[in-house]
Amino acid sequence: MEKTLVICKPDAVERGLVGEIIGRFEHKGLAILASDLRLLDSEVLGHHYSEHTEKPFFGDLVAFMSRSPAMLLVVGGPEGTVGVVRTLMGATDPTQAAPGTIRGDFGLAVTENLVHGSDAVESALREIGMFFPELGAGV
Ligand code: DAT
Ligand code: MG
Repeated sequence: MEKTLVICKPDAVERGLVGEIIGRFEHKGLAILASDLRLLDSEVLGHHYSEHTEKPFFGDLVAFMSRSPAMLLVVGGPEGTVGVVRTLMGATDPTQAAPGTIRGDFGLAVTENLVHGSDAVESALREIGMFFPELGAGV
């Protein structure tokens, strides 16, 4: 099974969209393998978003992601699941995201874009290991 890490970001939790977002993955046929509602701190977010630490938006991103709890999910399915989840999420900028995608249907702001999904199988393994270490290699 191919697995990926999804984060329903603080805006999604605050707006009551977690059920809607989980439903999209379930209706597609993907499995929810783990979940945890958790307040993320700037230290873990610095690791999670290490590729973005030098970007001008990094401070706003960490402030947003740590302002209230996020719902973390491990989502699994057949080979290609990492890409399927990215397709269901839509483009990073919700104003550019296609209708029918999570960001296209519910977002208007690039920082508050509702969901995170791992961008490759290797990043998914790294992110799942970081956020759900108790699941071990067998996740
Ligand atoms: P994605 O979340 O689609 O993988 P990313 O990894 O390029 O996108 O960026 C991580 C997050 O950072 C993204 O979900 C929202 C924020 N972000 C990206 N580009 C931004 C920008 N130009 N201005 C403000 N926030 C941005
Ligand atoms: Mg990314």
